[in-house]
Amino acid sequence: MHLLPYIRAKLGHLRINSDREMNKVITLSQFIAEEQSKAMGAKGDLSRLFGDIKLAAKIVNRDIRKAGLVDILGEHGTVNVQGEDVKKLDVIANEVFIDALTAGMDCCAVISEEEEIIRQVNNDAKYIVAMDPLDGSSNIDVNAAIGTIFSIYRRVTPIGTPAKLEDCLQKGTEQIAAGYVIYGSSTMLVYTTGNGVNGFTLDASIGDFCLSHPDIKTPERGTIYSINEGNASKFSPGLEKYIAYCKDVNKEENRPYKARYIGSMVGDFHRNMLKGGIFIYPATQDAPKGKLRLMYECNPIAFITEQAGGIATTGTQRIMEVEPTELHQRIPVYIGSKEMIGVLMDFLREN
Ligand code: AHM
Ligand code: MG
Repeated sequence: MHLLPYIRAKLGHLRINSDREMNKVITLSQFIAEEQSKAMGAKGDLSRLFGDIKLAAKIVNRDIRKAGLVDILGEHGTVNVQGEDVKKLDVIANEVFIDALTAGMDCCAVISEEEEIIRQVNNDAKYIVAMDPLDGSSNIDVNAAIGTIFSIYRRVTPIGTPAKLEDCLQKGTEQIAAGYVIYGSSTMLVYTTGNGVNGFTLDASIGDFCLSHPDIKTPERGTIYSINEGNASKFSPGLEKYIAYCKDVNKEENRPYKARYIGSMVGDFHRNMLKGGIFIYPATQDAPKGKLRLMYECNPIAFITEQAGGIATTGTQRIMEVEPTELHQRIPVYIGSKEMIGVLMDFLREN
């Protein structure tokens, strides 16, 4: 991949010595600092917040990589061979992120899948972090890709006071940054601040995330559909017909499409974003609001999708425009390549 022209354009004045060009890496910290230095009025606190998230991601990555070795797999509340309480990795990940955000001082409050209510952190900070510390946790025990998803908002109430619900329940359009870490065959951090999507791979030898996937754009049309088809009997008629369409043979349109579903949103989304595809977690008869959570699963992924050139909708509304009403609100999601979402919408409208 030829990164240098992109890096030169993106990082302007960061001079790259031609003799050393081949060895030059751009770390996540350098990239964010450079991006922020161009932002009007940036004081460096968002860069610091990213530093805290990056540190937590590295710790969680370390814990995941040795999971089978140190007996930290399994259900929260069970006891390991030494008679110690075993914590589930998603509980550990939550603590790691909150500790890093607390030490960093730039986060005033956290909304987390693991926390029932708002977790107050530092009244004097201006950022709210919404996160799913370890998404796809049913995959932990079987070594499939899992992830951390996060979203950053600026508080709306005065600094110096505890964060309130109105700080935490902002629409996705108010996100100032969003990203995810995927713990897969390698560990990557992918993020956006509304200026495109960039991916950084953790280089274990230097212990840092390095720019590996600059300016990610998702293909306008793809050939992958990702949905839990075990729920097919509960799909709406429109969705049922769309899935049948995905399986139809049509050589010109590259159908049948490929069915791919890990059951880990980050893993399924990451693959589809890079290759082109559609990810669906619909409303069903017994779960009319869907399964996935607006604040820390859907909004961040929707922001990244749009920045990569895709579409993220509930089927009736742009995800980022959904008015949040509760911290753990669920919504149906249809996310992916523009053309595929367009065809799906036709099926949903007609049926
Ligand atoms: P989790 O936050 O409890 O891990 O659940 C969210 C996960 C998503 O990562 C994934 O897309 C979905 O649940 C899979 O659900 P299902 O097993 O119903 O297909
Ligand atoms: Mg989750």
